[in-house]
Amino acid sequence: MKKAGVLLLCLVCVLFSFTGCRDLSLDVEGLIQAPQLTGEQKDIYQALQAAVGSNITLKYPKTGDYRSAFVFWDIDGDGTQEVLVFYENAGDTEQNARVNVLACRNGRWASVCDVAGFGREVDRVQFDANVSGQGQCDIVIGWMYENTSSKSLGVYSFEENMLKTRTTADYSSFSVLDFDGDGLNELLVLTSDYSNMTSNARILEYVQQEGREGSIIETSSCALSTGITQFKQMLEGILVTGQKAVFVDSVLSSGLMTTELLVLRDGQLTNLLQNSSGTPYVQRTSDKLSQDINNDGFIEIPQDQLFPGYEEVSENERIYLTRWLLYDAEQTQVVSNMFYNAEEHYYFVLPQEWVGRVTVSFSEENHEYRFYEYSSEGTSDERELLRIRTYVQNEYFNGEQMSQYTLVDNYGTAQYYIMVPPTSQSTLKIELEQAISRFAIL
Ligand SMILES: [Ca+2]
Ligand SMILES: [Ca+2]
Ligand SMILES: [Ca+2]
Repeated sequence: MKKAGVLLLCLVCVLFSFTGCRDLSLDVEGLIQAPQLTGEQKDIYQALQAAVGSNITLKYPKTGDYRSAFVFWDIDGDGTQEVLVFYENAGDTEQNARVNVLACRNGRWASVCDVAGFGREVDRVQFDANVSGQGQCDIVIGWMYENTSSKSLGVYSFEENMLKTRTTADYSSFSVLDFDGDGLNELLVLTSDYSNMTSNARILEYVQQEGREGSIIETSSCALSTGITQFKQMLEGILVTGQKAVFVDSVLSSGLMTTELLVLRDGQLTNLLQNSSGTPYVQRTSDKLSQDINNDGFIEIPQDQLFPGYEEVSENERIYLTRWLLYDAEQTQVVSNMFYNAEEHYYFVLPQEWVGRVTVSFSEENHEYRFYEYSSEGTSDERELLRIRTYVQNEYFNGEQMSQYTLVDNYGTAQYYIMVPPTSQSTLKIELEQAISRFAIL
């Protein structure tokens, strides 16, 4: 066993050797069903069994920050943690999974409440959602069924020893954020109707109601592009104007990816990147996700552009330049042009004057990309501008051949070499130092 593993095991042993009630946020997945439980873990599991019986199967959230069947959180804000346990009654294929809340009172763990979920699996748990603003932290639990795309979330608050359901909603993907900046969070919920390929985004928020308790309701919605089959990422950011925005990256039925940009405009949820026909504004082939590619605090959206000369070749032989788009003043502008190699974990920022005038070829034999000033007559040594070669560990290294190359970086077992051909006659030629400064690891 590696040292780190031994240390971790020791740490686990030390933590579990205490008894009584403590704050504990250790992930116990895989440990809780072990026959030799000690201390607090055993107490909690026994308290659960005392409440719901021993014929149970634990359930583990599949996504999000909390992946254990036992999730610790101070859900009533009294300074000590409660634990949420997800489980199903074993052998009962009809019933949904359940969540049990256990609290430690007077040194003993005991079940406080038990609630049925909206699916047989747990997709995700989010605490501190602060949607209702009623002094409760609000918990959002996403429930799902195995092998289906339909998911349902519940927003819960813990009141008088009960998990009270504040609202429920079907979803494909959701995010919790303060979209309108009023101090209370909203839920931004994305749903897809796969039968007719339509998708939409909805805002669910807490609305005060005169004379009675407020409720969480839909206050705004907008359509997303047609043909979305999967949501890959919801990323919160700000526009150049300072306005809050959510970047939604998704996969289309064509296999292409798109990005949509959601903002609130006069209180109305608005999709800034959708053509009037419903077709996506941005489309790209690869699985690059929206991100702040130049670390300026604003998120950019990737879009593909073919390198010159690849127009007539088949899709799997094409090589694309990646343009990173920034949304500003009602339109997108290109902030960076890259040769973005996700597979090999690096990118190279193209000089502006290269765009449209430089193409790249891949040499499979050397695992090398070669950049040339483009000519319809093909590539030639006089017009070559740059080589980027990736070596992986245990690969034969030809020292003689590599004498003109410079090692610029490494990632895992890969080493990256750059060469600027000294004999290049191109007016687009750059110096080695400049080439190195444009290279970066992903
Ligand atoms: Ca508590
Ligand atoms: Ca808000
Ligand atoms: Ca940026």
